[in-house]
Amino acid sequence: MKVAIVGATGMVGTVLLKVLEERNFPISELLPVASQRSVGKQLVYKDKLYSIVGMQTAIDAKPDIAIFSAGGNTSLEWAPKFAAAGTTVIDNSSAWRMDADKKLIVPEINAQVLTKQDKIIANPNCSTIQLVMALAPLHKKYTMKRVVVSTYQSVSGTGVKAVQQMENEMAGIKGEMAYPYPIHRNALPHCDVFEDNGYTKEEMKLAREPQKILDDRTFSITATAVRIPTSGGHSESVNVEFLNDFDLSEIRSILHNTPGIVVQDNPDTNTYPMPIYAHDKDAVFVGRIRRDETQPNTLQLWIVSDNLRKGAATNAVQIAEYLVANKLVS
Ligand code: A2P
Ligand code: 11C
Repeated sequence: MKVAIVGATGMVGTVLLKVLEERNFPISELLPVASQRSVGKQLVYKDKLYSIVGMQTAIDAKPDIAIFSAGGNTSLEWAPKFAAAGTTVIDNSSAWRMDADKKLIVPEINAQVLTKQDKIIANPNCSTIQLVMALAPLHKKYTMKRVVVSTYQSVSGTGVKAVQQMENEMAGIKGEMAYPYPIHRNALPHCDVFEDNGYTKEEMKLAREPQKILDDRTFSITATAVRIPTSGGHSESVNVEFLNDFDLSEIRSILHNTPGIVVQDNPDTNTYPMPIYAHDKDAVFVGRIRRDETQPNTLQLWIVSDNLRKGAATNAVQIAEYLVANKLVS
């Protein structure tokens, strides 16, 4: 496969290259793409040096697959141009996720809806992916009615400037601010921009994207997304009300048998998922599994995953692997 990585120098782009290398993705030609200021610079992939190219050079090379992680505006402008050249785009931004003509894919859940005609495929938001990975098998068995989720999201989700802000604050250095307030020793109930309904855009992604991925609008999700001073890994406290009652040991067994999920749950040994241990791993970790004793058919969970891996790069590479394995790209 001829593969373009658009945003190859960025936070997700760097992890994308690492994941492609680790999984030995079949690449015959790699085209690392970044902004004009990076063109001509070099990066290393599998011990070989590659020169960064601009968008048009990459389009002219007619790659089979382009994985985009260069922001929503870049995707809106350039993904259709790659698609018009015959390239299949896997887009990590929020640009196309809710577009009715584009599919929103978590491979373990709905990759089977992909066809050769899908030229722009959307990768869900990081906090959505880990949520829906744990909820999908439970929804199938017990039917979700309503989900209440509160997130604890790391600064790496915002990008390099936010990581720098936190490091500066920890070192007592004054510098550029990615957030309107300090993040070190703080918690900001504010991820992405506010919408007219009082929710943030991140909270609305959590409400809407799972319905599209599961192709089911019969359940509802309400979210509060909070930025906390962790460098990597997002955590989520999740309360799920089902239509049907469940058995806790069956819930554990369903999650245990779901590919991509690792159950870490034992109060006797203080075993539960935490961001520092999810770092650099591809799994979605689930723990603190318990019954909500305040109302029937309701479950409480704690879900943690590396937002740059399964939340972004790994999920995109899994989509690419599915396309190759099912001959959906040339
Ligand atoms: P560059 O390094 O040249 O700025 P992050 O998400 O970490 O901020 O990274 C964004 C990525 O998207 C970087 O690789 C950045 O390249 C790239 N990028 C930003 N704007 C464009 C653009 N207009 N065309 C191509 N790549 C872009
Ligand atoms: C965050 N979820 O942690 C965001 C990052 O829609 O792709 C990814 C934003 C997106 O702030």
